[in-house]
Amino acid sequence: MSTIVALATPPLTSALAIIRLSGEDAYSIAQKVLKKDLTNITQKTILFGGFYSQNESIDDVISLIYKGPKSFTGEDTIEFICHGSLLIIQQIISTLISLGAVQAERGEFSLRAYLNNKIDLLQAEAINDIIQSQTTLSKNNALAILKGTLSTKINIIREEIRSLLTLLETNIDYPEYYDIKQLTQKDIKPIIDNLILELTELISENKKGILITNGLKVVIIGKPNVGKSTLLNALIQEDKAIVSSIPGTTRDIVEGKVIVNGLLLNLFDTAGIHLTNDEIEDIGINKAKEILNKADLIIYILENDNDNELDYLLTNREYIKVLNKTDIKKSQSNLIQISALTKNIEPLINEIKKKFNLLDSNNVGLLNNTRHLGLINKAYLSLIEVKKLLAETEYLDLITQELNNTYTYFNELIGNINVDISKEIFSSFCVGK
Ligand SMILES: Nc1nc2c(ncn2[C@@H]2O[C@H](COP(=O)(O)OP(=O)(O)OP(=O)(O)O)[C@@H](O)[C@H]2O)c(=O)[nH]1
Ligand SMILES: [Mg+2]
Repeated sequence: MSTIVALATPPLTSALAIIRLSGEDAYSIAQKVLKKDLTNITQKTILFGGFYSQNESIDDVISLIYKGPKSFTGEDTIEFICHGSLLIIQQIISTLISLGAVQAERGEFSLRAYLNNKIDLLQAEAINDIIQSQTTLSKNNALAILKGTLSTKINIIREEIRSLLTLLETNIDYPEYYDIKQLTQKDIKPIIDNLILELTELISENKKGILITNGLKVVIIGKPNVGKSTLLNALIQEDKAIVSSIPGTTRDIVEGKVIVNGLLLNLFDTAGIHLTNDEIEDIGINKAKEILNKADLIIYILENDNDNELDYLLTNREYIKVLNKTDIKKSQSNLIQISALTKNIEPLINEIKKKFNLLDSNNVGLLNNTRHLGLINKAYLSLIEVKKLLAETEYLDLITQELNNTYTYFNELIGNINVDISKEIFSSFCVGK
């Protein structure tokens, strides 16, 4: 495999920059540029000295030397810490390339770590999540996955499936073998039921994990002029959306972000929903209804206590009804009451915290993306099929066949997938990671 090189820090002028080199020629290339003999270095070592392109000194660098397999990628790896000048970075990288290294693709260091069994796919994905995370909750979740919490959990279930498969296969192969327990439906059913239960828990946990990682999609709706845009501005503490006393001010969707209780809220302010002859306003209203379909939470701002015209949009949805402008109108109702104008929005924030309390210490190491969810769902459906077959047939081989599918989905979760799919997953990573 080629020896790869990439800048691991942003391509910006900065105090320091890190350039990574990994692969079978990493040592021999580094020896030339550092003008040092590295052959005897078998432990992690830090060296300080010049980096040379032929005889020209490019910079003084710190070199971190990792002898494979005790490195992130599992290969011989050198990390050069140089001064963060764009010129120096470019000179160092082009020198390494002239000596045989090739520019790494996105995520290629992680891909190699995965291919060399240093980490499984769940852990590799977690590295990207750590880098991308915007909240402490999502970072802590990803860190726990990187440490292997999730892999252990998945492997336990995978092992349960595998041992049941082994039992079934032995029964098929040696039906009368004297010391092998003859399996009956009664033996298998509780095991399958338990697996189904475990997968149901994984699915609900995944939903939480996705919320923690991607944040919550929160859509603010209401009739025109109720204060939706004022609320958005108050939540993000910025004057982003246009506010005016003229109904129908907002047409396009206005977005904002805020973190509440460690959870990222992706906020969407929408056009006031009502019947209108204004063509452009109507397009805005349709956009509002469209984004509403994808909302994790709807904040419905009411005009008054009895405002229920938009209730039809809330069926089967997670929502909070809020009465705004309580600085000028009094209400005896037990609705959540706020004043977006005077920034008295605490009651709404508290209600969001109550509804989505994910600060629990158990909420770390949760499955957290749609790839995971897709595979767990497939595994779940396949187990339901196993259960059905179990009730309908005595033929163990049919059951075994289906259970094999369940097992395959679990393998894919951890990383038993073909190279093209893994390349696709790693292509969303940063260069140098
Ligand atoms: N007194 C008072 N006025 C408010 C409050 N919130 C908003 N307003 C006023 O109500 C008017 C409408 O506010 P917007 O935030 O533009 O209302 P909107 O729901 O976004 O309106 P559209 O975009 O037209 O649908 C503005 O004059 C705001 O200053 C509040 O809490 N109290
Ligand atoms: Mg508005």
